[in-house]
Amino acid sequence: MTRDIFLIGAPLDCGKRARGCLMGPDALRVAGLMRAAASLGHRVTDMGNLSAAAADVPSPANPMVHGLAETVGWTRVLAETARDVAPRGLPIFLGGDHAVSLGSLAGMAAHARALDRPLFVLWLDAHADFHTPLTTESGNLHGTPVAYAAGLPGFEAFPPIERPVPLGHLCFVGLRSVDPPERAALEETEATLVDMRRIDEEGIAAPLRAFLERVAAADGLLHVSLDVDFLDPAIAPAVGTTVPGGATFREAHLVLELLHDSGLVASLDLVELNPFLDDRGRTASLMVDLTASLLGRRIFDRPTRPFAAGSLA
Ligand code: Z70
Ligand code: MN
Ligand code: MN
Ligand code: MN
Repeated sequence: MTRDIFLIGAPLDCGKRARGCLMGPDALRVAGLMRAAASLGHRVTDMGNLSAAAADVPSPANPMVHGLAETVGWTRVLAETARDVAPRGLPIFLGGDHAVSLGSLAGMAAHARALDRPLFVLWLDAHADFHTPLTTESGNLHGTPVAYAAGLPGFEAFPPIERPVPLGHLCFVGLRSVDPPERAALEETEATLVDMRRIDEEGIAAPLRAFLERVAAADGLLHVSLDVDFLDPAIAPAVGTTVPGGATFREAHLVLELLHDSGLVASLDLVELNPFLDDRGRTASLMVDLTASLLGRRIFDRPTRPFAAGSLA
C-alpha cells in the first residue's frame, strides 16, 4: 500500500534540561528519511520545521516543572498540524524530545474523535512517560505525554484532550525505567505493559500481535511513538537518557515490520534523537531504517505469517 506521508519537523528541546534534540529533524533528513520513504513507493512531502511561540500560562503549581510556557506553545501548534494533516495521510513527527507527543497525541485524539473511531497508542520507550505536571520529580515534561493523552489531572495549562484515550488502549513496549507514581497509576489497570522481562520470556512479537489484534477488532487508529531509548544504547547512543538492556536491532525491526503488516498505523513520532551525542550518525540512520521497516521495507516480498484470520486486512 502506498501512502501520502508528511514529514513534520518539530525542533523542540523544552521537555527536559539537556539540549540537542532540536537538531533531530535535520539529522533524520540528512540520514535519508525522505529518500527511504520515497524508494518504497510512497508520496512524501517534507513540511519543513514548525516553530512555536511560548504561550502565556500561569506559573505551574509544581515549581519543579521546566519549560511549561514553551511546551504549551509547541503543543498547540503540533496539535493543530496533526489535525490538519491526519485526514490527508500519515504524519511523521520528527522530534525534538518526547514533549513533541503532547502535541501529536492531542491532535490525533481530535482526529480520531472527528472520525468517531477509537485511538490506541503504542509507546516504544524505556520509560512510561506517565507522569503529570503534579507528580513529576524531575520537572521534565517529556515524561508526561501519555498521562496527558489519557486525561489525567494537572494539565490545565494545555489544550484539553478532546476524547481521552482509555488506559486499556495503551500499550507500552520496552519498559525498564518506571518511577513510583507512574507505576502506581499503571499497575492494576487495563494498560498493556510489556517490560523487558516480559520481552525476554515471551519474545516481543506475541504481546504486540495480541495488542494489534485488539486495535483491529475495534477498528481503531494507532499512534506509534518511538523514543530512541527504546533501543539498547549499544546500537543507539544518541540519546540523553541511556538505559541499559534495551531492544535489540532485530527486536526493533520486527516490531516495525509487524506494524507495517498490520496496516493500522495512523501517525508516528520519532523522538529523543540527540545528534550531538551520536556516533557518526549511526543512531539517526537506525531510526531511518526502522521507519523504512514500518513503511514496508522487507527482506523478501513473499507472504509472512498472517495475523489471526479476519482480524486484519
Ligand atoms: C523520568 C522523569 C524520561 C524520556 C526520560 C524519565 C522520563 N521518568 N522520558 N526520557 N524520554 O524524569 O520523569
Ligand atoms: Mn520517552
Ligand atoms: Mn525514554
Ligand atoms: Mn528495516
